[in-house]
Amino acid sequence: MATDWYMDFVDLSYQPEKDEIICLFYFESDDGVTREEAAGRIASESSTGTWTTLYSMPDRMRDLQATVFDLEENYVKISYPLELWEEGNAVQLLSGIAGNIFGMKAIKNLRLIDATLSPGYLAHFKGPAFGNEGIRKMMKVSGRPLTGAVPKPKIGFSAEEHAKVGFETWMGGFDFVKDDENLTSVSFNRFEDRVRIMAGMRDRAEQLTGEKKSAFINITADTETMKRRADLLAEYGWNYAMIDVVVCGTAGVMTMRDYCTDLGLAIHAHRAMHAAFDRNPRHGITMQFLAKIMRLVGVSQIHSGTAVGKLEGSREEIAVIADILREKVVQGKGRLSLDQDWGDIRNAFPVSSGGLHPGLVPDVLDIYGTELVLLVSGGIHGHPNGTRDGAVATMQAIEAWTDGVTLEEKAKRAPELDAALEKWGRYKPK
Ligand code: CAP
Ligand code: MG
Repeated sequence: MATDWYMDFVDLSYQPEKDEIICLFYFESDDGVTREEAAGRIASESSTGTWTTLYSMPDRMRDLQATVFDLEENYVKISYPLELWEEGNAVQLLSGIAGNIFGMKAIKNLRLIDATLSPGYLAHFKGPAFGNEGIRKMMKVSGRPLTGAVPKPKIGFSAEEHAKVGFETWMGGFDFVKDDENLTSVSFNRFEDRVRIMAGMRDRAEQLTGEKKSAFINITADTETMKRRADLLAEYGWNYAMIDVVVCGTAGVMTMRDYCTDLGLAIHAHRAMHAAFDRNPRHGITMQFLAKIMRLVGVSQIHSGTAVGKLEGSREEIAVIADILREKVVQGKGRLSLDQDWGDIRNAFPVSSGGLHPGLVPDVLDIYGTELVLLVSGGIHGHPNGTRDGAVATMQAIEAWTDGVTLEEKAKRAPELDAALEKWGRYKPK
C-alpha cells in the first residue's frame, strides 16, 4: 500500500490553464529523494497535499491540486488552480507558495524565484495608486531620476537638526529627504516634531527654489499607529509615507495602501530585512518576487539595489527587478523571472540606494536609465563642502549622463562635482 502520493502532483505533459498561477522554484532534494518526488512534494505541500495517503478524499479536491509541469535540472515550474487563492488576499498567497515548503526535510534548499500572477488573480488588486507618471506629475519632475537623500548619521539627530540637513538637501536640488529605515519616533526625534518642523523647512525650500519638495517620513509601527502617523503627514501637506514593508508585513502594507491613498499619500517601501531571505542564491525568496508582491499590493516605489554600491544585488537581477516594477508586460528572463502581464495594475519606481556618490551615478543610470528614484545619502553628506554641494554634485553627475558627457568633462565646469570626484573618484564601497 502506497504511503505517500507526491507523484500525483507531477505531470510533465500538463499544460497550465489560462488563469492558473505559475511559480518558478530552484530546489535541491535531500539524499535519497528523486528530483521528481522533491518537486511533487513542493507542489503538494503548497497546495492540497500532506505526507501520507488518506483514508478518503472527495474527488473534486483533485481539481485543486498544484501540478509540476516543467522540470529542468534544479528548476521546477508549478501551476496552481486559481480557486486555491482567496480573492485580493496576497497574504494567503504567501502562506501557500512561500510557507511550509521552505522547511521540508526532503528539500535541502528551496528558493522561490518568481510567479506569474494571472489576470483572474490580478483583477482583485488595485496596485500602486499613482503610477510613475502620476508621481512625476505630483513632483513636477521629468526627464531625470527623482532624487533624494537620508540625513546621515542615520539616527541621532534631533528633529530640528534632521530638518536642517533636509533643508540643505532640498536646496542642493534634491526632490526628497528620506528617513532612515530605523528612524521612527525616538526620544530625541519624535515623529510628530519631525513632520511639523520638516514641513516648515519644505515650504521655505519650495519658496526659495520654486520646485516641489517632499519627504519619505517613516511611519513604520503597528498598523493603528501607522494610520495615526499617516493622518499627521496629510495634515502637514505631505504626499508620501515611508514604510519598512518587510518588517511591517504584507498585511500591514495592504491596510496602509488604501489608508494612505485616501489621504493622497504615495508609499515609499524600504526593504530592510529582505537580505535575510533573498541573499542566499540557493534558499529563500528573491527580491524580484518581493518587488512583484509589493507592486501588486500597491507601493509606489521600492528599493531595488545598485549593483555598484555597498549592498548585495547583481546587474542582471537589478534589471529584472526594474522590469517587474516598471513594465506593463514583462518577458521572463531565463531562470531569473517569469512572464508577467500586469493588465491595469499601474507601475512603480525602483529605488537605487546604498553606498552611492556622484562618481557612481553613471554606473547606476547605465543600469536603470532615468525611470528610478536615486538616493545618494552618505554620498552627499560626505562631500568636502557639505550636504548642499553634495546634492549639487549629484545633480551635475545626472546632467552629465543625460547629456552624454563624461563626469570628468562636466567637472571642468562644475566645481561641486569636481570636488566630489577629487574625494571619491569612482570608488565602489563594500
Ligand atoms: C543608504 C541607506 C539605505 C540603503 C538600503 C542605508 O545609505 O540609507 O537604507 O540604501 O539598502 O541605510 O544604508 P547610503 P537598499 O546611501 O549612505 O549608503 O537600498 O539596498 O535596500
Ligand atoms: Mg538606510
